[in-house]
Amino acid sequence: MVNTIAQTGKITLKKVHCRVVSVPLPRIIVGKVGRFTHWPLILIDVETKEGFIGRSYLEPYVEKLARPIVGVIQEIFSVFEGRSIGPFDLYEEAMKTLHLDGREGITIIALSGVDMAVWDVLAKSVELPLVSLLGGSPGPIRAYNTNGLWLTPLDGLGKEAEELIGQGGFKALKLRLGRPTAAQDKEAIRIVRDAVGHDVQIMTDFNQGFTVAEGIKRMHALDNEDLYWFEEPIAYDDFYNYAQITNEIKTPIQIGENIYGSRTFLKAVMCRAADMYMPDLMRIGGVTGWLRAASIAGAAGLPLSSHLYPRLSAQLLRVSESADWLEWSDWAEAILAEPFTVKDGIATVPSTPGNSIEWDEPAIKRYQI
Ligand code: SMN
Ligand code: MG
Repeated sequence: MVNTIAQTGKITLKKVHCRVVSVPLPRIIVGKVGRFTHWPLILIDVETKEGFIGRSYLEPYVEKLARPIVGVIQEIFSVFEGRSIGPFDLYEEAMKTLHLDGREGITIIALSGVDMAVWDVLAKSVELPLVSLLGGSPGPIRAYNTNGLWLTPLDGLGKEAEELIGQGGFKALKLRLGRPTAAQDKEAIRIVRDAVGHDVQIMTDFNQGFTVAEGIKRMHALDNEDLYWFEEPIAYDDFYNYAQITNEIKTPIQIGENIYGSRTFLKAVMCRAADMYMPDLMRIGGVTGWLRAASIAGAAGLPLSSHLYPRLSAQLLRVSESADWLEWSDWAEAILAEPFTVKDGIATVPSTPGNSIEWDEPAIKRYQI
C-alpha cells in the first residue's frame, strides 16, 4: 500500500458502503420527540484507493428515512468517486451542488456523514487521532448523561437519576420537561434534585413543546430552580422569538441540535437567539461544519456543547474555543467496538488514529435491517 495521502494531503475516493441497523435502546425514549424503543443508525464506510477506510455513522431518528438518506450519500459520493481531494474541498464542492435541492435537511445530513468519514481517513493516513490532526490533543472533556429522565412517571425519576449518575460518576444530567402543568415540572426537578444533591448540574430540555407564550410562562415559573440550561422551549428555527426569550429569562437558553450548517448557525448568533449552543454533527455539516460553527461560537464567547455522537464530538470539543459539555449518550454503543466510557464525569479522547469509530461486526449482523 502506497500512502500518498501523507505526501499530497489528498484522498482518492473509491467506494462508499452504507448499512442500516436498528438497535434496541437501553432506556426507551418517551418525550415530545415521540416514543422510541429502537434507534436506527446508518453506518458509513468510505473506501479509498490508498487502502484506508474512513468510518462514520448517522442517527436519522426515523427508520423510514434511513434509506432515502443512504440514497443521497451515494449520490454525493458518486460526484467524487475516483477523484483525489481533501475534506474542505469536498465539502465546498458538495455544498455548491446542494443548492439544487436545498442545503438544509437530508442533503446536509448525508454530506455530514461523508465528511466525517473522509476526515477519519485523513487522520488515519497520518496515524493521528482526529483531535491531533486538528491541532488539539487527546485528553479529558466533561460530560453529562443524557440517557434517561424522559417524560416518564414522576415516581421513577429519583431512582433513574441515581442510576444515571452511577453510569460514570456524572456531575451533570439532562431532565426532559414540558409536562402538562408547571407544578408537575417543578415536582420532577425536586425529585431529581433530592436524588442527586446540589453538586450535580441539571440540564433541561423541552424539545420544542411550547408556543412562545406557553414557553415564556413555563420558564418564568421554573426560572429560580438552579437549572444549568433550558433547551429548545419553542420551535427550533424561531430565532426572533428565541431572542426575546433569551433576553427575558435568567436561566441560560440552549439551542443548536437542529441547526443546519454554519451559515444558519451564524444567523442564530446574530439574532442573539440563545445563551449557549449545542451543534449536532449530522446537521451542522460534520467535522467541517462543526469547525466553522465552533469558530463563530468561540469568537462570540458563547459556550458550546455537543448533541449525540459522543466519540467524535469529544474530539471536536477539545479543539473548540468555548467548549462546555459533552452530551454522553449510549444509544449507538451496541454496534461500536471499543466502549466510550465516562469516569468521574469525564470522558477521555483516546490516542488511537482516526475518529475512534470502529464497528462491532457480529453486533451489526444482529441488528442490520
Ligand atoms: C433528543 C435527541 C434525540 C432524540 C431525542 C431527544 C434530545 C437531546 O433533544 O437533546 O438529547
Ligand atoms: Mg435536545
